Amino acid sequence: MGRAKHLTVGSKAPPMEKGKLRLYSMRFCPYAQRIHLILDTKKIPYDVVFINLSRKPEWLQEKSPLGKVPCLEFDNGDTLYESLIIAEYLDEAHPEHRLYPDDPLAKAKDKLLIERFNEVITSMYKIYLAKTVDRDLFNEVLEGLEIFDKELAKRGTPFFGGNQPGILDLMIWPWCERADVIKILKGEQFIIPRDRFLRLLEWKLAMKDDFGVKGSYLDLETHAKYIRSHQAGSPQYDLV
Ligand SMILES: N[C@@H](CCC(=O)N[C@@H](CS)C(=O)NCC(=O)O)C(=O)O
Repeated sequence: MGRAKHLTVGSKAPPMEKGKLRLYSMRFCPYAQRIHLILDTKKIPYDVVFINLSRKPEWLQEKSPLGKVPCLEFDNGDTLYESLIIAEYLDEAHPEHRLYPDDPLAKAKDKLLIERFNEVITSMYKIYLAKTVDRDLFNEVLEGLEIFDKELAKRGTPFFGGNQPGILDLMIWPWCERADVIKILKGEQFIIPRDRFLRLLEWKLAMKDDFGVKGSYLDLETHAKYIRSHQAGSPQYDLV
């Protein structure tokens, strides 16, 4: 994924390399990680420019009108933003190793589940930001995750995508990688119960081992350090 520093106010946008894609990212942004996962899984060459999101370079807005990462840039100056739009574009433009199902109904169902995962994301953020954790909020996360544990059982395959990670695996992975941070930040009582999430926990082990996932993977302690710095009001983007 690279170890360059996050660019900030007053920096210049590095020149683009002919024929190469560029991803504007932030090392701890789960939405940007979605795109690293796709590019790494498909082995598409790209360079990464990390952005300090507290003190954004002036030129970011031109490339990413909402001022957010991820943003994908082409060597002709075109850009795309919004993780799910970029994901679908990359899968269509680089059809070798397809990530979305070919069958329209299966594709629509994966998209529905990606949409439903937003509920898990919202509850997780509320927990990270809360001073004290409300047990009901933790239960909300568990109920959200249960939908995915049951879906794995229904599909009867190690990954949502079958025998290898597909689009649903990759789009929900960044938050699953971070899920256990809750117990580091808030205490051991917030452990995801093994017996209730057997399939999802096995899936997590298989995902951690996957080539495309390894490129952007960070351990829980590193995630926890970043989240603490964010909570304290000065995010340490250059921790890694
Ligand atoms: N809906 C966007 C969300 C992206 C997003 O929220 N990125 C955050 C970092 S994790 C960001 O760039 N925040 C900067 C800001 O909102 O000013 C996507 O799916 O790409």
